[in-house]
Amino acid sequence: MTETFIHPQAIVEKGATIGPSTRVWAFAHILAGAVIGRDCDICDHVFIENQVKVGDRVTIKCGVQLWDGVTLEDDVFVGPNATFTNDRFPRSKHYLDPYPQTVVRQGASIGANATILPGLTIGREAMVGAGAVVTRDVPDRAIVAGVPARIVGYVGAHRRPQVSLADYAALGEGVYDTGVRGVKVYRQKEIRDLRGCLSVGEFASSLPFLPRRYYVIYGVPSREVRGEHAHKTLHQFLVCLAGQCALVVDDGERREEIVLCSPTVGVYTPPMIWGVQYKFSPDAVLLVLASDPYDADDYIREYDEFLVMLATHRSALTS
Ligand code: T46
Repeated sequence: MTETFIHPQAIVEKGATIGPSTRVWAFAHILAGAVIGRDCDICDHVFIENQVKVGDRVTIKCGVQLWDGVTLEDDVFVGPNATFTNDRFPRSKHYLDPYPQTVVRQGASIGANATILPGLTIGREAMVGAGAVVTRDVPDRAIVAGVPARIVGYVGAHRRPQVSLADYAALGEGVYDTGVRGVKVYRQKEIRDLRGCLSVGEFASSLPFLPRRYYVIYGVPSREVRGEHAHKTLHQFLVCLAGQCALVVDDGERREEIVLCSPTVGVYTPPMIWGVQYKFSPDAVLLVLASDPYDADDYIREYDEFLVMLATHRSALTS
């Protein structure tokens, strides 16, 4: 079907742009300046103001209002009664010019009854839980929930069940592949006796590179997320010496979450792996061994740029 469907009980003001195959259902009201793409579903009782852009294949469920300054990119889902806002300090008869821009990036979903504060960006393919109150930008592919919303996971980052402390002990000393390119889990040698425990790794023979730097991350409030970047050339080895934290490692195609909770276990990350560290316990101490001195230019901080660089890297390898 390529025709636009406007239910006879909907109001679409003259001048509004509605793409082909889009369906506007009963009691929806769309103002003149709104631009809506193709193959969208605008369900009952949706209200869309003038300075609103909606991409293609977007679903907006019943009872949602899109105020001036809201942009929904392609393939976004907005659940019933989700609430957008465009003024942090609203007063009757006071109008902002311009309104803060709220952007929901391609493929993201907003759960029923969630509230999005003004001027935020909800990242590509992110997932906002039902009833969450989003007060900060949401990174690409992050799953957020709660009030205020916190990151509780990453879309597609399947947790490796065998990486709990107990299971590592069961696996025994050795190097284990993950599903993510080049990322390996090292279960190091451990010596236990009446005086306590000692764990050891020897560079070159049992660790994958010779470190030229170390740094330690600790005192991280559990709601905080660190990393969110890749390195162009740096090799790293991460060991959680106390407490626990979770790593998300991502090679652009596959993503895994690894829980680090033992000083006997380290994770090796080669260059060009997107990394996130989060879910820190209050007592977590994360030691990182790095192959090179600190270089701010070695960081790739945008996931889109990371994917482009990976594609270039791959085509250079195959040509
Ligand atoms: C990584 C994850 C696991 C330095 O001056 N020297 C250093 O060696 C490092 C690592 C950081 N810094 C400065 C740079 C920033 O101003 O410390 C500040 C915080 O660093 P950043 O925001 O990069 O911290 P994280 O936790 O996001 O990332 C760090 C490492 O930078 C990164 O390489 O893979 O830990």
